[in-house]
Amino acid sequence: MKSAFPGIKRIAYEGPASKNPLAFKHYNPEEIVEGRTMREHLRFAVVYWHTFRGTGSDPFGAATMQRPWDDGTESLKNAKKRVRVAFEFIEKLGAPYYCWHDRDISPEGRNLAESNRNLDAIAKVLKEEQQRTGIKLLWGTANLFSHPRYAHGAATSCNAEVFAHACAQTKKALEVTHKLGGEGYTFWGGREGYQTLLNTDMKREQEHLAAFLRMAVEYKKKIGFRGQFYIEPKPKEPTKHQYDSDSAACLNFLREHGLLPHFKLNIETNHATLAGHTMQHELEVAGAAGALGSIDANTGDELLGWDTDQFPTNIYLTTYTMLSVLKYGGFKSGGVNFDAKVRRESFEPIDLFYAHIGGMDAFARGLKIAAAIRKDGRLDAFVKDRYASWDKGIGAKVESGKASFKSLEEYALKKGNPPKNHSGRQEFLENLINEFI
Ligand code: XUL
Ligand code: CO
Repeated sequence: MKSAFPGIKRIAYEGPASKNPLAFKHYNPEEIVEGRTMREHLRFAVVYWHTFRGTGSDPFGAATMQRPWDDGTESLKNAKKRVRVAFEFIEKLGAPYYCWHDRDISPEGRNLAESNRNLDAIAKVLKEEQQRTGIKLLWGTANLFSHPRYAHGAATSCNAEVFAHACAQTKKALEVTHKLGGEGYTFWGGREGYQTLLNTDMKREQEHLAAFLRMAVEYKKKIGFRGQFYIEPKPKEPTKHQYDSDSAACLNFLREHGLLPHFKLNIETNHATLAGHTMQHELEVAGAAGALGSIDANTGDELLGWDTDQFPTNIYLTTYTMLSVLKYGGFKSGGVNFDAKVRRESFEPIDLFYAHIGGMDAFARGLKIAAAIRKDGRLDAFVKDRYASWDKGIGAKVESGKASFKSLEEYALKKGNPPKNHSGRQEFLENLINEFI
């Protein structure tokens, strides 16, 4: 097959002084940061859906993307060709991982059996390409939101027949993920929520969602799939409200249903901001619960209120993200997955390279800056010092469970004067961060 990206060679690290737009200025895969290579820290993944299936169409206009290798049909032949193109791209970019939904990689058939056969046929080609290139599957997932059958949801559908179909589709996607050596599997509840409460039995729907996830955990064990399960929070879009609305809601749901030991979270920036949070907030909520698994790296636009899935280029964003990731011990099974799409106006194939190179460099800078802030130690020392009253005396007593309202009343009465506080020094700390950016 002839090259889909002729004239583009493997993207190399050329350092910050390079003016070559097809080179990394900061992502040097072999460079050691905090004892690990950048490649090991960042574990970059390319998404199949936006990058190889995105057409650039929007509610106001038709497709714009120039993808000369793609004949635009849903044939198996086209799907197979696309796999070769995808691996040429990922290999040239030098990303070690990729991610897919079952229906991005292979066409939906006339019935489930045919869809499954299509998926097997494509999995065979994916496996060949994985072996040829050494590129690995970070996670797989089932698309339980595009087909009209999922209009009322999948695991939370009012229709038990649809629930059964969703379970069957997920079973197959899990098997294929396992066969391809996937390091994880993601559950994003695109339509697991409601448009109106007038027609919704929320309690019942949430119980069905738990039953679905319980069966997935059971089946994972049965087939010996050791990959990590992730829930990806998102508050809305396409539905008005999705049950996995943010990290805290997901953790609460998982705890309530005894599922927490089996899941971690896959946190996406644009989903965090749609929920009214920062990415850092979502990472900290997940991290504090020991459930920070992976990230879908992208960004929204401050002036647009929807999931624009832009490539991340903001160094503050990547710095704060990597500060949290490093704080919680770095990625184990997860990675930095670019769930991001080029703009409709960036329609040439080469734009896919510019977009990913920019995202990878932004994360490499975020990693290096975060590591420098940690090495400097002033930020950590400030936070530690801010809580110093808990390390001894009355604070230590409370933390060790040796205090009661009564003993604290005695203590406060004896002290008499109002407690003395110290400045939070937000501006001082913001200036400190800027020393490193
Ligand atoms: C949608 C989204 C999904 C998930 C996988 O907003 O982020 O693509 O990442 O289903
Ligand atoms: Co995502």
